[in-house]
Amino acid sequence: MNKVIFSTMTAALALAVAGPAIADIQDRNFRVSNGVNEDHPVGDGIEAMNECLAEQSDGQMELTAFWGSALGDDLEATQALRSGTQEMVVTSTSPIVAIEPALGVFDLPFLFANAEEADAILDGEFGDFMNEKLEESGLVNLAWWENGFRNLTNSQRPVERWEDFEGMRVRVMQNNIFLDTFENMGANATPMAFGEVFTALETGAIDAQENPFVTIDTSQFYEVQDYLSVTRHAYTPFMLLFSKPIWDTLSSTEQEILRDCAIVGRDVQRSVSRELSDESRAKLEEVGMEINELSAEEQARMRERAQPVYERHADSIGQDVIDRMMSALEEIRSE
Ligand code: TK8
Repeated sequence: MNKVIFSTMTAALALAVAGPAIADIQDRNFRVSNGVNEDHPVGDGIEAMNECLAEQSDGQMELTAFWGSALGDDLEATQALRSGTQEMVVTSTSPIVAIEPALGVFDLPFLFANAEEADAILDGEFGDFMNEKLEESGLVNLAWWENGFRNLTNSQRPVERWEDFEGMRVRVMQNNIFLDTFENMGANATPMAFGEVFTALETGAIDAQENPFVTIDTSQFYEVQDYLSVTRHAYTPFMLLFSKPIWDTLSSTEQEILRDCAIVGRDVQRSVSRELSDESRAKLEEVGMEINELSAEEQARMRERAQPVYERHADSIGQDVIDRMMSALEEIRSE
């Protein structure tokens, strides 16, 4: 055999063998943005995910987190993922309804009764069904993380009955279901990005906002809010989204490592979130917030009051999506 051809063949063979191994895992640094601060349990989740990535990629894969909407608000950041100019975001589902209307199902008031129900829905078939839809919109959801059950804070008065919402200027997340939920209670609802909320509360442009204990704590809303009503009116999950255009350039090994480590991060994130929730509540009380629970009777009245919201948004969310959610919940509740 001709020497030149032989050595070319050997070189090609060597490349074919070594090639995939070298390309399998590369030096990667993924930017992940979100609206909360680093001391939120999302910080613990990212840290746990980073440890997992370092271990599984031999120190080659890493996340760099940006806090407090530093890379733009949730919707902007998510659009950057779709266009392939940013890798990752941890975002609530609610602002992303603008991209995937089916996500609006999580905004329906009083949908989940407790965290166990939320976990079972999100980590089960329903969560997968939603992830498929997201992928069609250029978003790979690596895992469902937790923000928590949302409660109302305001600067005016304790909200004990839905009538207490009357005329209150409440900031809501940017979608029509949230807007309708609060207008329906008699409030004056204003959609606003999360990064603008603190200042709007501080200047008195709005009276109220709603978020879980931990977020109220770590975003220091207690500095500008006096009353907290334990309404638990929604559990809008966090998604750990990855840019589909960038995802498609990764090797399958890298993709697998990311998926595995997102789950490792999820478990840490959720457990810290649940531990911290009680601590945050105690701290909010300590620093002077007046906290009130709703009576069982009032909870039932609010629920009933909120019912028309389900019907009014069935078309935009998709009746099939709502039905699928309801039958999955029914199944969980009958277990
Ligand atoms: C953080 C947001 C926030 C959400 C909101 O990026 O907008 O009120 O609850 O925590 O996703």
